[in-house]
Amino acid sequence: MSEVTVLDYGAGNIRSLINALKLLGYNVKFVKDAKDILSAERLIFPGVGAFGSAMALLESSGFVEPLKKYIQQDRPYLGICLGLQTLCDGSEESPGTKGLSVIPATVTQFNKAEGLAVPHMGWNGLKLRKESALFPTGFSSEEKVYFVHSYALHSQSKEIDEWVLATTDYGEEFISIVQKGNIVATQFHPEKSGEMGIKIIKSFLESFPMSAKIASIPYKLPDASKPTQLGHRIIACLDVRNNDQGDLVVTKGEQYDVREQSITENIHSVTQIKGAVRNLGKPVELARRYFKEGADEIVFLNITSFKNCPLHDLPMLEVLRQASENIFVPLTVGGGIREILAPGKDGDQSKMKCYSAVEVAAEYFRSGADKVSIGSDAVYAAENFISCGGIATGQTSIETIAAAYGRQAVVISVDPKRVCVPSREAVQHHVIHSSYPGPSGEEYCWYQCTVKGGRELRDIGVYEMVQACEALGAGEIMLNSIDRDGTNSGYDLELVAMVKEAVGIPVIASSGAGHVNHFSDVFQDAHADAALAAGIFHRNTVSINVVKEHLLSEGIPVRV
Ligand code: 1PR
Repeated sequence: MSEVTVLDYGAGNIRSLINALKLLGYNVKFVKDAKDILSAERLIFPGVGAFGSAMALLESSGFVEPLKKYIQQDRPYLGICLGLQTLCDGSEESPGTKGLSVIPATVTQFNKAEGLAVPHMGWNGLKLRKESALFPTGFSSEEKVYFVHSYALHSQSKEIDEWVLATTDYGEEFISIVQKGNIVATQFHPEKSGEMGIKIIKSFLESFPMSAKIASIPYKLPDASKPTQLGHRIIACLDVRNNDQGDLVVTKGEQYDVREQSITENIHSVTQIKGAVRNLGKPVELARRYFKEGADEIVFLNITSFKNCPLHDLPMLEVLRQASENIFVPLTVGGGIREILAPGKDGDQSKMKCYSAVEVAAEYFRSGADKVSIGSDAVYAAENFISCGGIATGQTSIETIAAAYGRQAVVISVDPKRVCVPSREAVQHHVIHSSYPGPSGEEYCWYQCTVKGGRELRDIGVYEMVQACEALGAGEIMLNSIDRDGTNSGYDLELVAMVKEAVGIPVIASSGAGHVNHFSDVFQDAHADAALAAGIFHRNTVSINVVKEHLLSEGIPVRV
């Protein structure tokens, strides 16, 4: 079995990469010391997190000089994301930190001027600028790969241009692949880019070090003047919990109530009887189906807390491990991302241990999650941030996880309830004028945050909460609606538009999708960056492919 060496410095999910390499028939060797770098036949460096912390970890492990030497010798190197950026002299992300200085350039931040959501998150195209063994048959304008980053390498000089293999457009043009000889690095994540990503990794493994013959296959390069487009993401969401028999099932609620209901009536009364937890299938099976149908991302939400369960045995960890074996799109996990008390590794219930939010998140990242979503804990963090006059403590789950894994790994799951009011002055919170009057004809409304799966209302509005979370370091907002959840009546467009106006990070609209038009509406009218749905897919009302065909027919770019 051929071998490939992976430089893992423990800053994120590399399980998908390892699974991809295994799928391609390679044995993975991890770098333990500098010798492993110098003796590698092919080296992959999947960087995640922040530029400064990545370089600090490389320095403290004594990897900087061996890496430079390996690269100078033109031996096969594949850098991914930060594995591209660290090749440069430095980055605006971490001023003063020196990179590997292989490429004479500084990585710069995206220009947020044009109202672009940053991080640049999702599926975008590539414009190949030259032929490469990495793309033996080229790259068509319909194909897309998965990006997630706030900083990028831009063309700055002739010396950099020699490195450019492909560029991508997001407001401005940036360099998405560099290659010189056997040194290759991608700003996107091939291990998260579905079948196309697997093909790219395969080409690197099979064609590098390059022979002259492979390196010079001619094909037609795309029209570089036509900008690539970021696709609007379609995300499938699986709410997971134990049913009454103790099996882990995907369930789906209506306004967050996940139990079957029946109503009995007699002349004296109407009685509502709560039945079993709705069972819509097995988490891993459903997730695989959605990957095959073209889901751009998959979210797993742990909607019951598994009390007294040792951290390492949380049922969702095994779901992630299995899902990441053959699902090569980003996976998000939510529910219970906070400081927890749980039995230690031996499971002894009498010895409870306190695990920080970062430790909990780390367990999920190691098991295959790319992002974690924080619900209740984000509301508490926002409340504290606002009550302290906008001063961050550095201690919240949002801050600690973003510092360790990068802001792109922190999603905020918001569970709002719409509250109708007669005027803008009626409450202290951000109020909007609504086209849907309340029960007493109220023309205004605000959106109230809730915690504990919608069971407890808090005195904070969604507008203020998402702004506080962005300031604390969140990378994305997953915007549910308790009123619309499971109703098939369409997304709450006023809510989505309000949150898009409040923040500059991407916003995922969630709750209420029941028809293909609801997806086009939320992109065209409320400018969501992604649309998440559950029931419509679980019940096979419409498949993800059909949603995407509809969006394309409306001129909305998506990955097909
Ligand atoms: O507070 O950090 O432990 O996180 C709890 C997480 O669990 C939150 O993300 C919260 O939204 C979620 N959650 C808790 N209880 C429920 C429930 O349903 N009883 N699910 C729940 C929330 C909403 C979406 C759903 C969309 C789309 N479910 O996940 O998938 O509304 O549904 P639709 O397309 O069928 O309308 P913490």
